[in-house]
Amino acid sequence: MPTRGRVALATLSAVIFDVDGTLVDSERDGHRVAFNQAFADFGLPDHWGVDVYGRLLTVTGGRQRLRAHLESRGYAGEQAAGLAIELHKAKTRIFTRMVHEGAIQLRPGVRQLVESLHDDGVRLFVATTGSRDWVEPLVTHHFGTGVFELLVTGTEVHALKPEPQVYLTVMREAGLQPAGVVAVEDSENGLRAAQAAQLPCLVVTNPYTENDDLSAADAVLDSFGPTAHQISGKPVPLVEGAVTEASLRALADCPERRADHAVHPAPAVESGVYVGTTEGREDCPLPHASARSTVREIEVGGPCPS
Ligand code: XBP
Ligand code: MG
Repeated sequence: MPTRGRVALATLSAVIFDVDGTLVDSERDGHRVAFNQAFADFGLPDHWGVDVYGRLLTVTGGRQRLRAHLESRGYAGEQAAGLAIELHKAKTRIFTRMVHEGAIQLRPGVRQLVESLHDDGVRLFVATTGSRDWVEPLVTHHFGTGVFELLVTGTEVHALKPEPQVYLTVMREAGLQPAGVVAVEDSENGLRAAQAAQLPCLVVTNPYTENDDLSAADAVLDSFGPTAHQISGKPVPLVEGAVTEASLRALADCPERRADHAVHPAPAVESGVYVGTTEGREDCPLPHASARSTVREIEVGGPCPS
């Protein structure tokens, strides 16, 4: 039974952000352009239009996306795999150059949210399918090196989203339990990855993901602000139309979610990257201590996000 009134402590100690489509609207005018440039540089006739690329996004990982496309064009498995590797290297160089040139901008409202979370001592992380070669310069370009504590990218994991490995790796490396942590994503694949890691998830859609099945999300919004609208999920407070720390805190852990985790502990991942535990979840534990962690009290009055 949910407990009503000011009776429980909820924390927001950490936020884990996806990158593509979430921190930056990078797919249509970023990665797609770089893939097409790579095709042209290799003398290939392939060109991904805006709608075609949207359909290809169901395959996560640029190299995997290329391989699936090449196989659909009749390339044999080995040949498709080899060409995908070379094309992806070229595409990564092109996209990294775009990052350094400042061509990949933050989504509106992201800078304010990230900087205020950082100022308030919330630990910040990145969990992305994208490659480290461009993710690191992108994050550094926009935020310097002192805002995000750890970036885990598609380069470090073998099971890409919707598998949870990238999230579980962040949590293992940072010493996080799901309590007090919120994931921020833009897509169904990202949502599934976060939830498989037992994390509550805010989804902020973009034109490529607005028709995804996001019914399992804790909350869905159409932007970070300043004119964000909630589409579904647990109502989250907005300040002057923008997502703030309070919005994320409203999705942070609650007693029902922890009870659910106790029954369904976080899954073990192949190769022993992370083994879930229910230890300490019964009594609203604080996440791993950190010099910059903060604890805030919130109202716990309604049902928790399912
Ligand atoms: C992003 C991806 C990536 C990018 C391209 O998914 O799937 O593959 O499209 O980057 P998410 P790379 O936002 O769910 O992490 O070419 O470096 O893979
Ligand atoms: Mg994404």
